[in-house]
Amino acid sequence: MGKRFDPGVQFGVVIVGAGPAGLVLGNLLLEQGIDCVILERREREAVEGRARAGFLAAHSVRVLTEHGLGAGLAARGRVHRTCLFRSGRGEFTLDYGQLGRGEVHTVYPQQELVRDLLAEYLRRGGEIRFGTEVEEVTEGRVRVRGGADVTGRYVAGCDGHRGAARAALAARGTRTARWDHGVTWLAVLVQAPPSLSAVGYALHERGFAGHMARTESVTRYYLQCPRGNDPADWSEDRIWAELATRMRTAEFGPLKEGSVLEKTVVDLRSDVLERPGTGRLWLAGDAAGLISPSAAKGANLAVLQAERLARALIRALGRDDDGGLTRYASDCLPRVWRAHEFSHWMSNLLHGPTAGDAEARYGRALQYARLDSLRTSRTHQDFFAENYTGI
Ligand code: RFL
Repeated sequence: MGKRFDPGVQFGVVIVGAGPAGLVLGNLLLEQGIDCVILERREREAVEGRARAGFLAAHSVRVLTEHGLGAGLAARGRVHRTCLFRSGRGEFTLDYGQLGRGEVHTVYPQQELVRDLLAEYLRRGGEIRFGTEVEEVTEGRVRVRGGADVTGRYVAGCDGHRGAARAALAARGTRTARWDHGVTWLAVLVQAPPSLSAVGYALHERGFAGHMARTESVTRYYLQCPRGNDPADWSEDRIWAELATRMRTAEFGPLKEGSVLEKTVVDLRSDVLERPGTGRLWLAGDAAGLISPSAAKGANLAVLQAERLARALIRALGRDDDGGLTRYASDCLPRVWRAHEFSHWMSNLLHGPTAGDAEARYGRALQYARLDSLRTSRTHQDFFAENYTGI
């Protein structure tokens, strides 16, 4: 059972942030009897309602299932094993479930996963404080806006890429490797069934368009747009017209339209902290590194890191041995960089130049050469499948 939230009480682990990383970590710590508290800036409704990711890699599903967190996704998640590419040169489907290691994705909206994780965390007796903003993080102590400090043997920063934990590490000299992909997406959630049985990637001179299933009645679409665009500039009519053009519906058939539930603009940026922690402060998920959504890796890296960090913290608190924490960085970073490399490759594949000069023509020809290689080379397809589903 969690300790009561009284000033002066020292927790085993103070977790900042109730996203996928913080909630997986909290559940795994409770499973081993480690007392912890989660401090979350937002209210419960906002945390449970935030639609973001949807594609869970096989590794994430295994981790969640092994730790008793997979009932919801087993019941309501949908297996996806194909993706489809459209361009001016036609369309092809990759059955990645038959390629590489034969792994598949489970499509399960992030907000449903967060709801499941939170319900299980509370069922296990976990302590959580919503509406509690952490202003400053130091080793073993966090300062809460308008409240008393909270202390723990360890602090786990799972507060996303703009959180206080990352700022604390940066202030201590931890360096960041950073990349701006120079691309912006309008991310749209619509009340309509998926139009394709697969993930759809459309390459077009006007910019990339993407189609991703979420549930039987909700679909996510992406439209590459100029940086600095305001979502308000994109009316429903404009969104559907642009999707129809880029997804070449005149050639391949109409999309199932519906009302727009949500539209946000996402600048595709990536970064990695060169060391995700030190001493009594350790980071997981977007706090430790942000990955552009082009290959749907973010939530999967969050689950991977939370699981590795949980193991290390259980060892540190249970056996007084912090060797696992030292290895946490060297254990995770190579996998994190593999995911970034693939995500960067996907970004180059999906986003060609939109101008019409000689350099643009060269860039577009490279984009088509890449796509052609993926369409025709079994070796390339196996490599794609391994990286697309792996983590
Ligand atoms: P989160 O989910 O951002 O959670 C951090 C939590 O910390 C809280 N917080 C604080 N609490 C207290 N004090 C503070 N000072 C705090 N500062 C922040 C926040 O309120 C929040 O609740 O981070 P986490 O747990 O690391 O999880 C990361 C994932 O959410 C993220 O990587 C994915 O959503 C990325 N992503 C995708 N990943 C996938 O694996 N597959 C996908 O299909 C996929 N699609 C996406 C995505 C991200 C997107 N956006 C919006 C960038 C699609 C989109 C559009």
